[in-house]
Amino acid sequence: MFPNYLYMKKTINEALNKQVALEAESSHIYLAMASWAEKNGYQGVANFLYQHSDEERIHMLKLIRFINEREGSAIIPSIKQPKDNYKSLIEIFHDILEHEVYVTNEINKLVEITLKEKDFTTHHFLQWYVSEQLEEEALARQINDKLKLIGDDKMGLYLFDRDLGSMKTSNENDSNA
Ligand code: OFO
Repeated sequence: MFPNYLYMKKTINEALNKQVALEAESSHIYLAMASWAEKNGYQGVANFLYQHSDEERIHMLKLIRFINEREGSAIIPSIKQPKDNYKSLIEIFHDILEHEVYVTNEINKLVEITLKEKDFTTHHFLQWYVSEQLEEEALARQINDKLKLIGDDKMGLYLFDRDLGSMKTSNENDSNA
């Protein structure tokens, strides 16, 4: 029998599983957005969003593996169907920024729980998510600003789509996942 301290507390396990579900939902949301962009002729945006969807799935996997390694129990969530119709790229990137701000707040709540529970290993593990959110929010703000400048200009949107196709969704951070 292993000593007790190896086991993950129930509160932490439940909070992490909530985050697993949120990362899965994020991956799905980006997937729906990518598909919309592809159908509407924005191939560069679609590539960017497909890539982002994959990264969110990696974030989910990283949590699942951490929970199980710490003798917790990861729950694979069911995922609700995301919104699949958008009026414009502006709406998509506005929704992305809102969603990422929401995720950041959830990560912060999770960090707070680990401090309350004195689970410093999980606290340390979550720092990766804290910096990831910082980057994703900054990138989403940058893209929103660009779209505001472009407005309805067709050439501007064409160049935006082309540039986004070669843009990284976040830093090399994700390859460590
Ligand atoms: Fe999982 O990185 Fe944002 O949502």
